[in-house]
Amino acid sequence: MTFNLKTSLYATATAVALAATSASAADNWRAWNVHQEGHPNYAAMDMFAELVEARTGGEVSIEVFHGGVLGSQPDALEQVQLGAIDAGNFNLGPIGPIVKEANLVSLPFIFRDVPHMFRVLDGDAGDAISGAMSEAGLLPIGWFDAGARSFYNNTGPINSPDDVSGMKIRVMNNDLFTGMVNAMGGNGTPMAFAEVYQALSTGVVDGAENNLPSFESVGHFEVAGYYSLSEHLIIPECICVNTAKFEALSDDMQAAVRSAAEDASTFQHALWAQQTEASRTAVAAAGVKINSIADKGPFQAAMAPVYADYIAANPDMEALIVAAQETE
Ligand code: GTR
Repeated sequence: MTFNLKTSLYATATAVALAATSASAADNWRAWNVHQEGHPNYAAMDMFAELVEARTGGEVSIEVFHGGVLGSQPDALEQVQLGAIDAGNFNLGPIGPIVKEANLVSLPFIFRDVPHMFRVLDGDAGDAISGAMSEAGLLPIGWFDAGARSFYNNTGPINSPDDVSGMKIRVMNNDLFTGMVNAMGGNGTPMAFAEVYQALSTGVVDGAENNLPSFESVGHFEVAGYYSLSEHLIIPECICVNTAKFEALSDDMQAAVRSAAEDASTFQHALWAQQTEASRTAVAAAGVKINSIADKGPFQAAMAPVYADYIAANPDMEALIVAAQETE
């Protein structure tokens, strides 16, 4: 009897201790997102957080800080590498300066379309990029669609590289993008996303470039009346997690977090397709002239020095570039 009582007391104490351990071991992650409500990635990141909480039984919970309130994208990437922010929805463009392999997807015109980009990500190039990102502390666990980026400005349609010549164009933080605009005779100007609206409206820059949902959601269409479909960059985005944080989880918890990221990504792809059409209609209705470019050949030809410089600096990437271009 005494023995049984002791045993049961011991069992109770152990259960309390275990509960305490698992409560204190619960991981509360902070996630960065630059977008505002209404943008597909806002809803997809909220879904990711909900699924993670549900599928890990609350062992991992995520608070998503939207609208870039935790800082600019380059700063937030550094914070994730350091573990001060745990996760986020990042564009691979600003990851290029940190992880040179990631720049493969930021080469202008490397992909024919979004499905081609995803097929390349599924192959050796994708493995090289994911592996290098993971080593840099930015583990990608889901891929978002970010469509194609095109130029916009106020002075008239852009139909050839000559139309970009002389223009100051805001680009994301990456020398490849500065080089891309400079190769057309323009002046590529890196700037935080949050500053672009004012820079366009005050004439600090003549133009910028982005996909249709972002062009609409942050109001750039109000201060740039021409959107020319150059579609020069098709860059994926990730749900990225601090590698050490992720690897500290048990196998079951890792599987739960990965499955949440995969399902949130599938949801994002569907929302993206809808929102791209909705944004096209909305900006056209607001008076933006959407300009189709009959011949993109001269833009592509102008990118030869951008490729040459990248390959000279990263000779080991050449085979993957060729493989990406040759991917059906
Ligand atoms: C958006 C992208 C953001 C950010 C932004 C920019 O399309 O989703 O992550 O990179 O473009 O131009 O800075």
